[in-house]
Amino acid sequence: MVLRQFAAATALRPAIAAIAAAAEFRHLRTRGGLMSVAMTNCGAWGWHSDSGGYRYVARDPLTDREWPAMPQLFAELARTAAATAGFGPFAPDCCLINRYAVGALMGTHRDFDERDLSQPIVSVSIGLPAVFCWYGAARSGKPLSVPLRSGDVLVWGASARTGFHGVRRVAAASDPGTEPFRYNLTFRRAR
Ligand code: MD3
Ligand code: FE
Repeated sequence: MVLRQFAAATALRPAIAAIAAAAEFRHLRTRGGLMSVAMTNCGAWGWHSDSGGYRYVARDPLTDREWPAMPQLFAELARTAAATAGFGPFAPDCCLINRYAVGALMGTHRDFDERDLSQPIVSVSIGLPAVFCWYGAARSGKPLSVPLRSGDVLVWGASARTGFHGVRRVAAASDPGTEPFRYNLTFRRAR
């Protein structure tokens, strides 16, 4: 479900800055090489990938400290978005924060490392717009393109929970005064 302009994106920015001050954005390594998207996390669990594969970790491997706590504002946003989309109580224990500079993209993949795939995923777009690509059950074919703007929220669950998806290369803003990044908050119940 797409919830257009569900989030007050500007209000989320100070919390992102505070999280990044404690757990800096970094480009993780996957089997395909370094990701163009920079990532950090908050909450009890953080998504991490290195030469050993990808997994959820309770401590930031860069600092060996726990991930910053999930701000109340984040948890509340994820909870109300899931409820609005018709899901039961949603208490995410992981918020992966993706930062896309101009030119960054996320290749086609699926998310299925979480313990309970009946739990939805909530994603919140902030900053530069992007085009989300939805493939569904098969990686091939022509994807559905969904343009996402700052403040848009997506809720994924049921049969869509394990579908293939990606994000096209982020384009530069037409207005040079804006911050040159797109952020995406991805809320999950990892464990
Ligand atoms: C559909 N992030 O972090 S958010 C990811 O915009 C990821 O940064 C993208 O895909 C981004 O894994 C897309 C939307 C999203 C997130 C997880 C999903 C869509 C999903 C899981 C299953 C199906
Ligand atoms: Fe994903």
